[in-house]
Amino acid sequence: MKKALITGITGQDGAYLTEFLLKKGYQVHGLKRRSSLFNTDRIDHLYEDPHVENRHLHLHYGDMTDSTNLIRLIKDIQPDEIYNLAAMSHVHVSFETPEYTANADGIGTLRVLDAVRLLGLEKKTRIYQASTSELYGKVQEVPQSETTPFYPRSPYAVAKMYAYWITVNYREAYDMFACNGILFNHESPIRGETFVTRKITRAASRIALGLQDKVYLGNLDAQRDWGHAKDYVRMMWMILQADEPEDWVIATGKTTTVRDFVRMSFNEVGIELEFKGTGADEKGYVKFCSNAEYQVPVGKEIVSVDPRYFRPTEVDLLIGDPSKANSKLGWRPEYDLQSLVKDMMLSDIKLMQKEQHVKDGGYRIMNYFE
Ligand code: NDP
Ligand code: GDR
Repeated sequence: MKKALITGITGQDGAYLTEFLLKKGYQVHGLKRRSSLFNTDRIDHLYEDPHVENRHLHLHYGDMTDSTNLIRLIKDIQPDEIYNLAAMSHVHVSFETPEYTANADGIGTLRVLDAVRLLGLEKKTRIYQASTSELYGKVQEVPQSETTPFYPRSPYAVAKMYAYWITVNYREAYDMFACNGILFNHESPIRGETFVTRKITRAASRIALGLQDKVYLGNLDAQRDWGHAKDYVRMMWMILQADEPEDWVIATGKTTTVRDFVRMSFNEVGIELEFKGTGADEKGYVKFCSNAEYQVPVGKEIVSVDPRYFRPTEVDLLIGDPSKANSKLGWRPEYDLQSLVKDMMLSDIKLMQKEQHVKDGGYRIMNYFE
């Protein structure tokens, strides 16, 4: 039985990857942080009682900022594959916490690579590094491929740039099977609530159900190449099964503005939007509401721009060229943007209907995810 260690197992990708690897028959070990509340919601359905023998899923406390912890875990587990997904992954937040982001996302990657080397596991353990399209930052060329130069535009992207190159360096210096997946944005019903897609699908569901009046967003002109996380974790595994260690772009090859993602999400609940104004003064109004179930009046302002969500430096346009992954590994995404939006909206409507019952029961609901 192959053993995998996943850092960041409690995150969006960690949860889908765990499910994927368990189905493949792996024994999965996950690094989770200690927190004052339970933080394993996304993997609770995969949880196995620690008293059961021959379990397939094992969770260990740890942190990317703690080398001795990482060395001890890797020594004990002796993994065949490590998926280094743990990171402070929010671009906007990284401007507030740049030093921590550099430590966890940049040096954290070095800690994993060096633990493998120190333990003499270079020939046994294959390593996947969660690299990102944020490396491309300021547009140099489109579409962006494995050969496009990097120009990071946030502390997050700069930290990930260090992680990218230290992975390449350890591969070349110590002959390790260490690879970067340069993944473009990927989303899902379990996407973190403060990333723009989930913020929008949650808000569209809540507005339709009368739980929220409007949603405040930042830059509606930003363009992203959005795929489904389920398709992308499959590719992480494929990267480590390849004959040679290489770096790979994973993307859909299509790009969409945040504004159009908003339109598509509201369309799923029968609400057509009209945008007026530009920049910080832009607003979205209900033009038409075709679903009698949802009583959102025509003309109501339900989207506003709030400059607090603008970033000090923005990444305007991302569109990836996945042709290397398509041709060499045969990877093709199963979801397109329309089916991704549908999947997220169906899930959030169900979730918000539960919230509505709570509200109808006389309880107060807070929306912490503005
Ligand atoms: P999430 O933010 O959903 O998950 C991040 C995970 O990292 C969580 O499990 C989190 O733990 C953990 N983590 C954060 N800091 C530490 C730390 N110091 N020590 C240990 N664990 C830590 O991210 P995603 O699942 O979306 O992304 C996975 C990886 O892929 C990240 O590295 C991200 O930067 C990268 N990436 C993501 C893309 C995307 O579109 N989703 C695109 C390209 C790259 P906790 O639950 O306790 O917070
Ligand atoms: P991103 O994702 O920065 O691309 O990083 P995010 O969803 O946060 O932003 C995408 C774009 O939307 C614009 N935007 C807003 N963003 C947020 N979060 N909230 C808003 O209200 C809002 N309004 C507009 C942003 O300015 C941006 O242009 C994600 C993360 O998963 C990274 O970890 C990963 O590396 C990259 O994707 C690829």
